Amino acid sequence: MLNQVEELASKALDELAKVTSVDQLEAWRISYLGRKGSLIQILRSLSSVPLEERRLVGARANQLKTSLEIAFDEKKSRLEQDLTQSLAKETIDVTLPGQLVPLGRLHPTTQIVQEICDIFSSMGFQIVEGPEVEWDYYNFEALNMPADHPARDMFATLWMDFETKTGERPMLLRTHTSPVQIRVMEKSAPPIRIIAPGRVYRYEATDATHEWMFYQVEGLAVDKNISLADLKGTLFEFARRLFGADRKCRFRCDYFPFVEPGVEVAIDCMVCHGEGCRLCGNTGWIEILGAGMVHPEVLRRVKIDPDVYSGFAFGMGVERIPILRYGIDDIRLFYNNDLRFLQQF
Ligand code: FA5
Repeated sequence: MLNQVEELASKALDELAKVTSVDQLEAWRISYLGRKGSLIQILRSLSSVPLEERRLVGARANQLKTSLEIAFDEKKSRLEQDLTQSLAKETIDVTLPGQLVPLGRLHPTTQIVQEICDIFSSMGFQIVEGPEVEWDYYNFEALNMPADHPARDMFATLWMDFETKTGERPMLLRTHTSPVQIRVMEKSAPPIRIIAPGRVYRYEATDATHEWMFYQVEGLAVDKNISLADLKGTLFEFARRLFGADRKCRFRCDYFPFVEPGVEVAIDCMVCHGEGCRLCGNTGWIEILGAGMVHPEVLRRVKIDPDVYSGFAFGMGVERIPILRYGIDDIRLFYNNDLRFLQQF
């Protein structure tokens, strides 16, 4: 019988060690120390045991009862202490200052693209997009620049590895947003009034005003009786709304194979106010866009009759606008991802 008491002692202590909650502890107490518990059963059955053994077993059982009661009390106070501590951890002190959640913001280029889109939308232009990986056909050929045309040199091109069976590489990263003009005119009949924002890529050395990846916004209007005066009026109004009424705009002749006549539009440099500085290359002006009347050949290729319809198109460099507006002296700051710069917008 003494063995039975020892077995009970080790079983009870093993189980107590595994108890992790107040409920489990109560179940343990009922099972070992309760009125119908294992230990009481042993004490009750002592009457049938010979006197000598009864003394021995009785003393050991009483000793076990006391030590189980002590172990129970200790476990109980430890569990209560754990509970109080975990409750204390969960308590919220509403008087503590809140944690600042860092707020993101739109990249300055995205902000300007949205602003440009808003201005042209209010003039009735629709916003469309085109692919950045483009076919030679849309980037050059359909824009009046057949293979080997010297004007292709104006656009230092990044070609894709993809080769046709005859060894040609007709895919490229678009060098301007002008291919979107062709894609739109192929699909829709005049009247057309669209702008197309997006990234463009050029294989050229970077400097304060040139990046190898930058944004352009293309504009195209095709209808009956569209003239150069409509182009000038639209671009003047745009510059006035974006830069304020006192900004100066300069129109000069320029050459692009897909327009005739072609113009280049520049705005007076905001950093030096026309005096000449590093940003404007000492000219006092910063060119922001190329434009012109859509070439009759381009219209013919997309099956729009140039004797009935005419149109104007323009393509502007987006980054040059915040450069002018905020007097930023280097375009490369836009894509260095330095938060000290980006967080200022
Ligand atoms: C063109 O890309 C023509 N597609 C524009 C055009 C459209 C002309 C429709 C006529 C009709 P250009 O290469 O000049 O033109 O680029 C247009 C504008 O993009 C420039 O005025 C300039 O603001 C910007 N730009 C050109 N190269 C860079 C560069 N490397 N980094 C940043 N901006 C640039």
